[in-house]
Amino acid sequence: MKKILIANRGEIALRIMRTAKEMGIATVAVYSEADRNALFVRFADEAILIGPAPSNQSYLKGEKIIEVAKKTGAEGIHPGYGFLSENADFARKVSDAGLTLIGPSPEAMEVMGSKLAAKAAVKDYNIPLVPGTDEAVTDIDEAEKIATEIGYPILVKASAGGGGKGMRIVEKEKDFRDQMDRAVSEAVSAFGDGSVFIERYVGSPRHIEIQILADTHGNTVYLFERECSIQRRHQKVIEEAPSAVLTPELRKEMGEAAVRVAQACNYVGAGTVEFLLDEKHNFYFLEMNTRLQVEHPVTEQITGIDLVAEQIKIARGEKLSFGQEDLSIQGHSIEVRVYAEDPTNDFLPDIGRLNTYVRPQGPGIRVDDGFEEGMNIPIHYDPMIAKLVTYGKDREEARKRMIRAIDEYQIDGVETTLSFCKFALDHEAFVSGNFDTHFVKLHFTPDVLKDSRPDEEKIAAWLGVNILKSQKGKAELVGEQQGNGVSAWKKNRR
Ligand code: MV4
Repeated sequence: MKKILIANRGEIALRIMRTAKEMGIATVAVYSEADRNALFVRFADEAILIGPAPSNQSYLKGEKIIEVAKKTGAEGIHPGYGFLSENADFARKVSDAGLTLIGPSPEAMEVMGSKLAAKAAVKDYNIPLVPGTDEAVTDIDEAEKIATEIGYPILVKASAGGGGKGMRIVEKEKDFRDQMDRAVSEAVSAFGDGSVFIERYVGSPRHIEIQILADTHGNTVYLFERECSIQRRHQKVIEEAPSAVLTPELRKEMGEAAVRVAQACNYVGAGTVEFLLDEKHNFYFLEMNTRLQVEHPVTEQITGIDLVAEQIKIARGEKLSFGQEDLSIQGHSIEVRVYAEDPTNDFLPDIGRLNTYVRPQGPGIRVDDGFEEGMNIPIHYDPMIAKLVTYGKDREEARKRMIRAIDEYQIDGVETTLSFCKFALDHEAFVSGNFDTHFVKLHFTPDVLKDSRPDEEKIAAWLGVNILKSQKGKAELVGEQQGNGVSAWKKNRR
């Protein structure tokens, strides 16, 4: 593979191209009209405009993208995450065109795209599942009996759902029929597939996922876990590796289970196996994500392995150059997702121009982003500005480094979730590692951020007075240097 096309945009397109460059592989970017001036377009060796801003007229145009790959002589296509990355039809069209998708087979995508098919696939592989039905509910009387056996509350899930869509909690037996009816009609309208199943509701779970790599020669390894419990409405906010609660024994057990899940669907490439971990540290397989994930950097930091490079080598048919015994965890890594959203206003996306954009630097910091100062955040796509990743010899070093990095990050022009991330990292529950998927709901209200503002203003006033005192006469010059009436304080405020 001498040239690859990246069927994605922004920070992930850049991330993939950086590795390709290191491997001596030329890169082709495809971009929409909204991304004409984007960094990833300039970073690529070639860049082809594929359509207007809306994704369905650009980044989701599979056939157009394949056409560009053929025209430019790209042999492989990396789909990144989101967009076409888990689209089995696209994967099939890529291989029908004589190109290589840097990702798993369409069959594996299909099996894991359906929760019920995924459960069926792992049936004979000794994988722990949450107690429930393993087939779509067709007989409501039968289902009600099973629900009573499992015990309430139970959860109704749409087979075609994902990311929390198509789930309903049923608290009591008397609500069962009504909630089932609603769940089915919701699933029909949202996914065009009314298949639902039921599970025991695990009340306070952690979300732990295992990174796996599988080559085309039958070798599969796990690259340990990522703890992703700190999320808000199914949107992950903070991820870390390793988890603060896994013992070496549990880590091995979950890792080996994840490898069996991969084997159950003849998985090839990089993939992630999601588990729920309950309060007693029982784990249950939920689903498998058949793509590279946003939070992959924390795994790269603690294992020293470039997951994109491994994806490319696997796609070239190479054998994994390491076995399970060669892998170990070194240190600790935390990632926060920096979104252009206002945490004091229900996380409303805040589009606009990055008037100030200065990244944190220094030891143990990695910023994966796709923007520069002066650029606009387009409204058409995910509002993620950056992934801020820290690394430390242990959890506490990585955590303190993250707080330092957040303090150093200067973003002005749009509201961001940085203040919210800092709140979470400072919270006793995060510090102790004693949290679950309810962390945000349990601990966050907008006033925890507003509280710090009067102090900031006081400090600003104090600073202002003291700068004036110490610089008598130079004060006007300072004002001039800042220009356009924007004070240094305003400029630097985050
Ligand atoms: C569950 C659960 C509790 N019990 N299943 C949410 C997304 C989807 N991947 C599965 N999800 C859940 N399934 C049972 N039987 C709780 C969740 C859940 C969750 C899981 C992972 C991360 C965040 C979550 C937030 C709310 C609910």
